[in-house]
Amino acid sequence: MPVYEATATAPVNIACIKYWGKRDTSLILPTNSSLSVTLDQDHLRSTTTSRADASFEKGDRLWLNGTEESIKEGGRLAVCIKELRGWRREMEEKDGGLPKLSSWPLRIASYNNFPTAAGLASSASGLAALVASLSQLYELPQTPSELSRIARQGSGSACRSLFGGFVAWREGKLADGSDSLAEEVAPRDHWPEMHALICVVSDAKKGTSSTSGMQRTVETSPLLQHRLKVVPDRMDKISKAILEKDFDTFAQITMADSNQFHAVCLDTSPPIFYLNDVSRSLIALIEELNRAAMLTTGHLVAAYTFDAGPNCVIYALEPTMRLIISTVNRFFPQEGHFPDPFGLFEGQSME
Ligand code: 2P0
Repeated sequence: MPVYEATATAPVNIACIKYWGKRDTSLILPTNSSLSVTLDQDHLRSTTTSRADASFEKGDRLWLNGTEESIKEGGRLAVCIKELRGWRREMEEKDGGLPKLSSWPLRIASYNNFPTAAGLASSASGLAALVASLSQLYELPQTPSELSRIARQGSGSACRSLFGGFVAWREGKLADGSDSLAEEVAPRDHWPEMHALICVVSDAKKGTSSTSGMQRTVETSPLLQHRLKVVPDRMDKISKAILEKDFDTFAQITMADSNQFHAVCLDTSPPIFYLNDVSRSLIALIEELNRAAMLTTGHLVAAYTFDAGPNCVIYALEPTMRLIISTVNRFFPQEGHFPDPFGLFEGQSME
């Protein structure tokens, strides 16, 4: 008997223009477009294996990092599975020779190789890997953009993790969400000098989930209405900056958008605090490095951005990243393991 099983992986993406707010909470339609960089490191990924088998007991089941999670009827996971199964069923109806995978129960196992729910976008890579693995299992012909419409309904930011490189999630205008999808702005190899440093300030689970936090923002923040007016221009300008490899504009917009996103969180009632004192010290450090760099070279050297948690992602061009890593390490000494991709600290004690 053939085994019908597929494994797919999807990486984390980090937004430069943040998604924060839904205009439709069940279809997951955003109040603004967003733009992210998909990280291509092996240590920030979700890997999902899906198997369909006629002999499985009735009902789909899913394990996350080895623990079974319920697939709530009508919930986000169930919606993604239902849509993809529906596409498979259409194929089976057209071609009677295909095995009837759509009517067989599924067993799905997903692993993250980084802390879940620590503000490191685990839902994005997790849902993207799930959609990619089911689409492989069902041998679906849909394009990544078409699949992104399904991933979006699992978790908004997941739609962006179906692409590598620089990715835009267009908010769309249609009420059914058919034009709210992700598309590539530029592939990874367009700007290989762009590097990201992840500073894990805390890997504890965050206090306010993105889903509930952003809804509270939509309901209570007057500042969000201003933000929605400025994001379209930022989307245009940062896309152009990426295409032209203009790091100064990329960095200015990335930092401004992170700061505005956190201002909108603070403008929410009751307010949402994602940054902590270490996050703010990292902002001050990068601002100071940039100020000095502007005086000496007329260019910026780094851009910080923070998601729904205190962890900092710093974008910089290689070889400037060497300076950033050594500076961060000097001001925030690490205990034990510290990533040293450039061999800057070889022979030095990390303790
Ligand atoms: C982003 N975040 O663009 C923004 C920045 C957090 C801050 O997308 O409710 O987990 O599942 O659609 O995708 C987090 O939101 O929320 C997020 P749901 P999601 O990356």
